[in-house]
Amino acid sequence: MAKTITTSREFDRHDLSDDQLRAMLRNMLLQRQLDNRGFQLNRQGKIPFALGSEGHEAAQAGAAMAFQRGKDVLSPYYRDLGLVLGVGYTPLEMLESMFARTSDRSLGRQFPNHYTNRSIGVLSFSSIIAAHCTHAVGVAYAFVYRGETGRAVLCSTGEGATSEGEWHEAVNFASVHALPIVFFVENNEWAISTPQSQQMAIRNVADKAASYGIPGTVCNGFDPISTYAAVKAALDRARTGGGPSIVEAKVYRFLSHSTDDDDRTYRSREIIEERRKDDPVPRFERVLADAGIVDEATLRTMRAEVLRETNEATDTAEAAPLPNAETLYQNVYEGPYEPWL
Ligand SMILES: Cc1ncc(C[n+]2csc(CCOP(=O)(O)OP(=O)(O)O)c2C)c(N)n1
Repeated sequence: MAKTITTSREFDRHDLSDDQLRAMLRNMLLQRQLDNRGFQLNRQGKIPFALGSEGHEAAQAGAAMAFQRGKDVLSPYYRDLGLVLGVGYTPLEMLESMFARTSDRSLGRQFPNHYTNRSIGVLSFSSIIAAHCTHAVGVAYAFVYRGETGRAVLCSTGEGATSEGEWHEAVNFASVHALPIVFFVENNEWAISTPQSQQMAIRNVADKAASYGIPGTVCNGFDPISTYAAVKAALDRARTGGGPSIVEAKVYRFLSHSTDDDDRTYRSREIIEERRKDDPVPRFERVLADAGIVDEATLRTMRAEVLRETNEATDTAEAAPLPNAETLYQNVYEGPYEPWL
């Protein structure tokens, strides 16, 4: 059975400094602000599509804090705004992608929320659920093949993705070859309109680890510190030759799957309101305030800065030029083959 990491009622900071704790909170606030901006811009008719990650903030801020910049590689999925922000992706990059401008890393070609940035170790991915998991395993295999120790891959998905054959192939291959990779599963209980109960007959995705002879851990994804502790232990193990593992963060998706989804057709408003009582953002604000790590003035400044940063990124991205129609095939069917810019 999967090991469970819970957070005691009193504040346990693990080895995190005050600055790191504040950075996690800032990441969570920024993620929520940007999330909302995406939905606003879509409803204003300015961008075609946005995805919401509300409810995933704590899990992603915690996991990102365990990532070693310059060494590890992140293989994220589309709901990982906070995870990519936490490893160095910028709000401007996010907005440029949403607006599909020429300044975007994929030159406005990629679907929004399909993050990529080679310089910070964020692997590009497609919309095919779990397809990136085998790519992530390939990176982990390359680390071993080249004898590069002290590096690991963090590969994330939702729980629905763990029903895909490609996820199982990836975990199996990683297990057989004892690869340095952590499969991070953000279990928000829904895969668009399909509940977890229709995906699997078990409660914990992490229990799937037993079939591959690797460890599986469950953590409270509404608590960034609990998630940090679980992901850090798994990444440390991977970086030191201990092989792969699965970490499952229990979260909840507060918004619809995307701006194209109307979740009123499959779940009630009352359930969401009930789950919002555990909202990880105000929860972590309270934890840090009670511990004296932030005060009301710091929180006000943080929220104002995050809003300013989001507004500036929105204005800059919106003002950037759209790609010319003549460049439609550039880097798609013609030009130099540069798969991971
Ligand atoms: C192979 C494949 N099947 C179906 C889809 C359509 N699809 C896009 S997102 C999604 C839900 C995935 O759910 P989950 O893995 O739990 O992640 P979540 O979106 O809940 O974070 C589905 C079915 C797809 N993109 N690729």
